[in-house]
Formats: sequence, structure tokens, C-alpha cells
Amino acid sequence: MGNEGGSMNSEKTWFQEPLRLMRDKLLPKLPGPVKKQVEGEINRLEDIFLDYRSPRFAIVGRRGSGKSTFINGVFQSPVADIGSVKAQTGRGQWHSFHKTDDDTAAMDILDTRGLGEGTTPEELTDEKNSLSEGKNSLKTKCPDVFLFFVKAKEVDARIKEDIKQLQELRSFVEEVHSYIPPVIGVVTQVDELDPIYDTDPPFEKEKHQNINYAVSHLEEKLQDEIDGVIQVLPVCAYMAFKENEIVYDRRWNMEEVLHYLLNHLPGSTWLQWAKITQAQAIQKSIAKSIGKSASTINGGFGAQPIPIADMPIITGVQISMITSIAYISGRDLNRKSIMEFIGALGVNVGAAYAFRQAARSLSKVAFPGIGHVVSGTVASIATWSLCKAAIAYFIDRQTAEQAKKIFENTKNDEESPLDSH
Ligand SMILES: Nc1nc2c(ncn2[C@@H]2O[C@H](COP(=O)(O)OP(=O)(O)O)[C@@H](O)[C@H]2O)c(=O)[nH]1
Ligand SMILES: [Mg+2]
Repeated sequence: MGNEGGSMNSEKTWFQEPLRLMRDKLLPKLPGPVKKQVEGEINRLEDIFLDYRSPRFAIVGRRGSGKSTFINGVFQSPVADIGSVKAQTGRGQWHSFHKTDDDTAAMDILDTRGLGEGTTPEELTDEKNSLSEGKNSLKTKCPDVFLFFVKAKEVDARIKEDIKQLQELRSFVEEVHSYIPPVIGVVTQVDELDPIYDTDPPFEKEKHQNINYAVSHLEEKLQDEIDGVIQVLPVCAYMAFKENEIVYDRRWNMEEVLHYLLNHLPGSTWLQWAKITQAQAIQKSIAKSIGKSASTINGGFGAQPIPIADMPIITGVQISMITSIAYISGRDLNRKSIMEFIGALGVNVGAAYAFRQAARSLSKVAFPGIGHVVSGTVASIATWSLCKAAIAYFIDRQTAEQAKKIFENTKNDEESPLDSH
């Protein structure tokens, strides 16, 4: 990668400048209600790109309920130990799991030990201690979501103690952090339900009926003890690995669960969640959300003409948006390849790049010849078209030609900000 390629690793730099310029230079010029809306979107993007952190899940579930298997299924890699004695160490403490080759792609797990799983008196005392240990950990970090794991075959078992523990821990979080995390029930190991010969997804009708039964059964039990709307999702997370390679994949409904979780995670955790899961549905959701914010910001000027001097900021937001979509797609990219994409769309890369450079030091740049103006509506439509083209190209891996078609179909007849000069 050449010098002009630039580093893709510093997420902070992509949006930092254009957002700061938007806030400092353009926001004060906007009329009241629009100003509020644009400011809200700037805040959203700042959450995602400047305040990013790992998602945090507190899991309540018995030994063997499939927690470690689920974590491996999320990463599609054996990051957690399965079923062994070693796998039980570290419970009750926050633990950060990350991709083997990238410790910035991480999720934090608090595996609280199930109250109901103990049998011997020693284990019961031990579990009393572990509950307070779990609370100590919850004090240090607030979970985004509580996950309650139950084996499909055990939704009929006595799980009342476990649900009570869940409720107790959740109330504790509310007390210390003034935040009530959502509870999501996960019915695991659905492949083990009858009929047992039907082991491989997408499963036959009879299996689906039994899965639905298990889900509604757990829903009822949770609803009896937990306040608020409770969602229960079935999953099979089973994968087998040999020397870190996937040799068997029996996962079912996994991507749906991960996508569902995205909606319960704060924006500040989205980049990491996308990187970890590599799920297309998640990448697209986030990309669209970023595109909507960027379009609203760029369109915040409504009918007002945008002076040429402000256009580098608009272009800066667009380029940051494209860069972030490329990043989310998981492709190994540098600034040059972003410019290649923009070039493929048929817009003037030279101008775009110059604008980007200019945006860096806007206050110092004197623009020659004012006269070009663009309306906020056009800026907004152009930004949204670019978002859709970037999703097609980077996430759906369509050709540059297909991306160009998408770009042109949504593009207005008037000049887009990227076209000028
Ligand atoms: N058939 C099947 N087995 C599973 C599934 N998930 C976990 N297991 C098995 O259940 C056992 C316990 O799983 P583990 O993830 O270690 O549970 P944990 O104690 O909650 O972390 C292991 O032998 C796993 O291989 C699944 O979806 N299907
Ligand atoms: Mg485990």
C-alpha cells in the first residue's frame, strides 16, 4: 500500500473532520428545526465513529446450555472453550473475546453462573458467592443486553430459579446504572429436538413445530417473572473446527439472532458487531443507517443554496460515508480503492479528492470564483445514491458497472456535489 493509500485502521479520522466542520461551520447557519435534526444525526454518527466500543452481553444460562458454542458461532472461529473443565474458569467475570487476528473486533461477555445448575451443597454455597461476584462485575460495566440461554430440550425443566436470578441481576443493573437492559431469551441446540433424525438445517416441518413450541414455552415462563416485552429466539450455533478451520457447520437462525441483537445494541457498538459477525444483513443495516444520517445532514439546507465554499464539507461527509461502508464490508481497502470506486461511478475523482484535501483545512482555503451552488435536496439525493451504490459494490460485491447503474438511477438530473468541476 502506497503512502497516498492512507491507513484504514484509524476509524476516528474518517468522520471526525467532516462532522466537526459541519458542526462548527454549517450548523450555525441552519434555521431552528432543521438545525436540531441535523445536529441529532451528527450526534448519531459521532456515537458510531468516535465513541465506539465493544458490545457487552451479560449471559445467564446453565453449564452446558451452549454459551461458549454460541460465542464461537458469532465469530465463526473457536475463540471460546467448549464443554471442558477449563471452559468453566473465569465465570462471573467480564471476559473479552476477540477475533484471533484483530483484537479491536471484540465482544465482552459476563457469564454469570446459573443458580439452578448446582446439585451438591458445596456447589450451592459456591453459587451464592458467584451471584455476588456477578453483581460486582455488573457494577464495573453496564451490559447492553441480557441473554438468557436455555437448551431446547430443557425449556420444560425447572428454570424458575435461573429466571429469578436473571431478574435479580437486571434489577441490580437498573439500580447501579439507571439502565434497564433488554432481556432476550435464546433457545439453543434446537437440532436436538424431535425428530432426531432431522439433524441438518433448514429442518422439516415437524421440527419447526417443536421449535415453535419450545420458544412460546420459554416466552411464557420469562413473561411471568420479567417486566417488559420479552423476545425469545431459537438457534442452533453448532460448528466444528479443526486447527481453526471450519470442518462442520450446523448453524441455523444464527444470522437472524445476530441481526436482531443489532437493534438492541447502541450505535457505539455497531462497528465492532459488524466486524465480528461479518453478517451481510448487519452490514447493510448499519450502512443504510449511516447513509440516512449522512443524507439528512447533507440535505439539511433544504431549499437554501449551498455556497461553493461549503461544498468540501458535503463531499467530506460523502467520502466518509463511502469509506465507512467499505470498512464495514470487511474488505481490505485503502483510500486509493475508495477513489477508484468513486471514479467507477463516473464522478470526478480529482475534484472529489481535492475537496477532501480542502476540507482538511477549509478555513485556510480561498475558493476561486463563487457561483456554483447546489440545493440541499440535491445534496441529500446524491448522498443517498452514493450510499446505495456503495452497498451494492462493497457489501453485495456487485461490479462497478452495476453500482454505477444504481447510482445513476437514484441520482437527480441536476448536478451532484461530487460532479462539479
Ligand atoms: N447438537 C448440538 N450440540 C450443541 C449445540 N450447542 C452446544 N452443543 C454442545 O453442548 C455442550 C455444551 O456446550 P457449551 O457451549 O460448552 O456450553 P456452556 O457451558 O454453556 O458454555 C458441548 O458438548 C457442545 O458441543 C447445538 O446447537 N447443537
Ligand atoms: Mg462455556
